[in-house]
Amino acid sequence: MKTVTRSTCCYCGVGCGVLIEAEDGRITGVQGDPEHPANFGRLCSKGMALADSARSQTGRMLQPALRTRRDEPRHTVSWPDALDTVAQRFADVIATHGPDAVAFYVSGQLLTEDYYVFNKLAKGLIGTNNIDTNSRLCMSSAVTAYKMALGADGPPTCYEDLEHAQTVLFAGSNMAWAHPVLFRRLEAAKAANPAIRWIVVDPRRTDTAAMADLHLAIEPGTDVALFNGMLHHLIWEGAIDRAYIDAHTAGFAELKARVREFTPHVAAGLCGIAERDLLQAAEWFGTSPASLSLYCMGLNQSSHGTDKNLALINLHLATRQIGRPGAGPFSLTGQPNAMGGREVGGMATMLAAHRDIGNAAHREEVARLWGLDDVARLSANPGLPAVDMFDALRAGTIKAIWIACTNPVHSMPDIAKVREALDQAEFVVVQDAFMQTDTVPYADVLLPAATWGEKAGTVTNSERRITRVRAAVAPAGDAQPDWWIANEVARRIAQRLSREPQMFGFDSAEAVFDEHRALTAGRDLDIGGLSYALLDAAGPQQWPFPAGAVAGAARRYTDGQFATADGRARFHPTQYLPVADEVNARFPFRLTTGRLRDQWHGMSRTGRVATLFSHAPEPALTMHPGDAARRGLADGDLVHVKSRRGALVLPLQISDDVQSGAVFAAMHWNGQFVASGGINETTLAAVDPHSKQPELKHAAVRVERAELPWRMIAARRGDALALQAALQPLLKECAYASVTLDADDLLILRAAHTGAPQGWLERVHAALVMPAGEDTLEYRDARRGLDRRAVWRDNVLDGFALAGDTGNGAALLAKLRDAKPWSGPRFAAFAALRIEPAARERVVCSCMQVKESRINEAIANGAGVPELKATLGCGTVCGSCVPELKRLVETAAVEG
Ligand SMILES: Nc1nc2c(c(=O)[nH]1)N[C@H]1C(S)=C(S)[C@@H](COP(=O)(O)OP(=O)(O)OC[C@H]3O[C@@H](n4cnc5c(=O)[nH]c(N)nc54)[C@H](O)[C@@H]3O)O[C@H]1N2
Ligand SMILES: Nc1nc2c(c(=O)[nH]1)N[C@H]1C(S)=C(S)[C@@H](COP(=O)(O)OP(=O)(O)OC[C@H]3O[C@@H](n4cnc5c(=O)[nH]c(N)nc54)[C@H](O)[C@@H]3O)O[C@H]1N2
Ligand code: SF4
Ligand SMILES: [Mo]
Repeated sequence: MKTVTRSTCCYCGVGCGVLIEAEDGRITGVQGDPEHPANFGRLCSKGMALADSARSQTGRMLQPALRTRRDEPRHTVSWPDALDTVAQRFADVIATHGPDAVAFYVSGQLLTEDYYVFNKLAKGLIGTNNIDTNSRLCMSSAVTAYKMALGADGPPTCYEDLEHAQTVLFAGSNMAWAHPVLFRRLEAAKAANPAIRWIVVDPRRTDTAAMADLHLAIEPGTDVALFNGMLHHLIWEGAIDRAYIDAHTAGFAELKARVREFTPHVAAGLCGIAERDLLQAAEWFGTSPASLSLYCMGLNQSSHGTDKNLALINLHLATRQIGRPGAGPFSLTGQPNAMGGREVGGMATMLAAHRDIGNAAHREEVARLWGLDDVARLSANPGLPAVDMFDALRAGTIKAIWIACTNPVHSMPDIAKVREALDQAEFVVVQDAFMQTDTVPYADVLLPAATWGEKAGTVTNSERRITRVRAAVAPAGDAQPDWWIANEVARRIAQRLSREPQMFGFDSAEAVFDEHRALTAGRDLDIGGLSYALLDAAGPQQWPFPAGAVAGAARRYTDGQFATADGRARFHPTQYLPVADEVNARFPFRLTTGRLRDQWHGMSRTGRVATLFSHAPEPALTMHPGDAARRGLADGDLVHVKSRRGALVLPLQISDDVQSGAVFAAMHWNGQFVASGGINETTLAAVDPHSKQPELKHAAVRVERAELPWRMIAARRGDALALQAALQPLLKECAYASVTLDADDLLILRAAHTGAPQGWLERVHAALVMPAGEDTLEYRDARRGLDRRAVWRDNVLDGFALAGDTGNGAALLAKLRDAKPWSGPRFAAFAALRIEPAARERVVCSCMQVKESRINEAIANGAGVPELKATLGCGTVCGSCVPELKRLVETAAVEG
C-alpha cells in the first residue's frame, strides 16, 4: 500500500516541510511540502536525498546490546534487560556518589518531546543539572547574547523578513550551503529588486560571499572590531536613532565610550580590510529602510562568541533595525531542533520554558509543575557544559554518561581528550540510530533509536515555528523513539530510588507535548494555545501562541518593549579580543573549519548516499596558492596538519577562496571514512566565558608535506555500506586512508603510508571480498613493492586493489563504473590500460549529476546560467548549486 506522510526534514534549522512516500513499510520517496511556510515545496540537495538515506537497513542499530566488561564484545539483549541495566547502573552511581556523578549529553536533533523527557529525568527525578547538549557547540553564544541584550532567548524575526530586508548582512554564515532553502528566498528577493544590498563578513570567499555586493574578508576572529568600528562611524555621523535609544534601551553611554577607540581606521586595520569597505558596510546597514543580519557559527563558535553577537545586536538597537518588517538580528539555528531544546530548557544552564536554574522562584515553580515530593531536589548548581562535562568524566568526578543523538568523539574540540574521558568512564550509554559512528565503540550499552521517518513529535525551526514530525514507517528492527527509551529508564530509576513514578507515565509523544505546553503558560514562549490537533488542522505555528490566540507572533519587540524587567533592551560595551590559539613561527597557519554543501556533520546519514559524495569525494585542506607555492606543495599532495593538540593527514586543495596565512578544513570526515578522527584532532577546547561555547572556528596549525611513498587504491562493487563497515577498522593503520561511496553499489578506498603496513593488504582483500580464485587475477613484485589484484564477475570487472603503484587506478575505475563485459586478456588490467588518468572530477549539480567539466565546456561555448539550466539541466531541481554555477560563469568571464 502506498502512503504519503507530512513531516519535516531532519537536517537543518530551516525546518522544511516534506512529504514522505512509503510503500509496504519502506520509504520510497521524499518531496518538498508545497504548503509548508518554511519552504513552499523546495528542498536542498540533502533534503532531496532523504529517501536514499533511509533506503537500506545496513548499518542501522537494530537491537539493544551490552557488555559487562570492556574487553568483551557486546551481545544483543532484550529491551527490558537493557533498560534495567541502565537504570540499575545509574541508580547505583547516584546512591554511592550523588546525583552529580551522572551526566546526559544530548542533542539539538532530538525532537522536543524526547528532549523534554531527558531534561525532566535529569533535573526533576535525579536532581542533577548535568544535562548538556551539542547545542553548546552551536547556539549557546547566540542564546546568551539574546538574553543579555533583549531579555529573552529566541530570534525576534521571521522568514518573511528575508523578503522585506533591503540590506542583508551575513556574518559568519555560509547560508548558500548551510541554509540553502532560505538562501533561495533571498536570491529571489534580490532578483526581484536589484537595489537590495548584500554584505558578507567571512574570512573565506564562500559561495555566499561570491554573490555579495560587498565581501568583508576579515581576519578570523575580528568581528567585534568590525561591528564596533561600524557603530563608531554611525554614531559620529549622527546616523543612529537617539529617540529610540532613549525610550527603549539602557547602557548607551558606556557603549559609546567603548566604541570611541574603534575609529573606522583602527577597526579596519584590526580586521585587515580597507577602511572604505567598513564605511560602506556601515552606511548600507545604518541608513537602509530595513537591515537584517543573518549570523551563524562564524560568530558563535568563538572564545568571545557572546561579544560578537552582542556587538552586532548593539548595531541593530542603536539604529532601530529591529522590531520592524525586514529588520533585526536573526540568528540562524543550525540543527533542526536547537530551538525546541532551548524551549524545554534542555541544557546545563537553564530550566524548562526559558526559566533559570539560579532563580529560586523558577525552581519552585517547575518542581511544583512536575509534582516533586521534594522541591529542593531541583538543584541550584548549574550543571556542567559540554567541555567541562567531558573533563569531569576524564577526571573521574562524573562516573556515568548517557549520550543520545550526538557523536562527541567526532564533533567535540580536541577529541583525544574526549576519547580519554570515555575510556575512563565507569559506564557509557550510547543511544543512536546508526552503528557507524566514532562514539559507538565506547558504549557499554547500546540503545537503538527510531529515527527520521519512523518517529513522531515536534520541532521548532529558526523562526520559532513549531512543526509536526510524523512517522511514515515502523522503526527499523527493535528501535524505539528516544522519548520512550528515556521514559522507560526513568520509571525504573524512580522505582530504585523510591521516587515519584507518576512523573513518567507518558504513553505517547502527544502526552509529553501537552505537559511541556502547560509549563510554558505565562512565559515569553507561551504555547498554551497549541496542540497536536491544532497543528494537524492549521499547520505549523510560531510562538508565542498563548491560549485563546488565533495566530502566533511573526515578530517580537515590535512595540519597543523588551523582555527585561524594565522593558528596555541592554547595550553591552564589547571589547575586541584575539582568538585563543596564537599563531607563531611553529604554528603559522590559522585553521578554520566548517561545512560542505552536501554533507551533514559526522556523515552517519549523508555518508550513506553516494550522490552526496560527488560534490566533494574526499576530505581536503584548502590553502592559498601563494602559501602552497612557497612550500613547494601542489594540489592533491598529502600534508600533515598539526596543532598543539593533535595531527592528521589530509590531501591539499589549492584555492584563493582562503586568504594567505589561513587554511580551511570541513568538519565532516571522521574515523568511519578516514584514517584519523577528523579535523577535531587539532581544534582546541577554549570556551567563551559567558556561553561556554568552544572556539571550533580557530586553531593555530602547521602544514608539512607528508612523505608517504607507499600508495594504494581499491574499488569494489557490492553493498557499499557493508563494504565501508568491513573496511572501517583497517583505516587507522595507515597514515592516510579515505573511503568514498562512488555509487550505492561501488566503494573506493584510497590509502598512503610510509611503507606497506604489515599484513594490511590481506585484510583489505578480505574486507573487500576479493578471495583468490578463478575470477581473480593477481600480480606481485616484492622487489618493486607491487601488489595488484582484480576480480571479475560474469566477465565484468567487479573490483580491484592496486598497491605500490596506483597509476592505473583511474583507468580501472572507469572500467568498473562502465560495467561492460571485459574484452581482451584479463592481464591487460594491470598493463595495457595505462591511459592518461582522469583528474578528480567533481559533480556540481547533485540532483542531475552534472560534472564540472561539462559545465565549464558549456560556459566556454558562451553559456550563462539560464543556458546551463536549459541545456544541462543543472540547477533546475533543488537549486543548491546555482550559486556555484553563477560563480563558474563569472570566473570564466573574468579570466575570459
Ligand atoms: N550542508 C550542511 N548544512 C548544515 C549543516 C551541515 O552539517 N551541513 N549543519 C547545520 C548546523 S548544526 C549549523 S550550526 C549550521 C552552520 O552554518 P554556518 O555557520 O553557516 O556554517 P559553517 O561552515 O560552520 O561556518 C560559517 C562560516 O564562518 C566562517 N568563519 C570562520 N571564522 C570566522 C570569523 O572569525 N568571523 C566570521 N565572520 N566568519 C568566520 C567560515 O569561513 C564559514 O564560511 O549549518 C547547518 N546546516
Ligand atoms: N571542527 C568543528 N567541529 C564542530 C563544528 C564545526 O563547525 N567545526 N560544529 C559543531 C556544531 S555547530 C554541531 S551542531 C555539532 C554536531 O555534532 P554531532 O551532534 O556530533 O553531529 P551528528 O553527526 O549530527 O550527530 C548526531 C548523531 O545522532 C544520530 N541520530 C540520527 N537520528 C537519530 C535519532 O532519531 N535518535 C538518536 N538517538 N540518534 C540519532 C546520528 O547517527 C549521529 O550519530 O558539531 C560541532 N562540531
Ligand atoms: S534547507 Fe535542506 S537541509 Fe535544511 S531543512 Fe530544508 S531541505 Fe532540509
Ligand atoms: Mo550546529
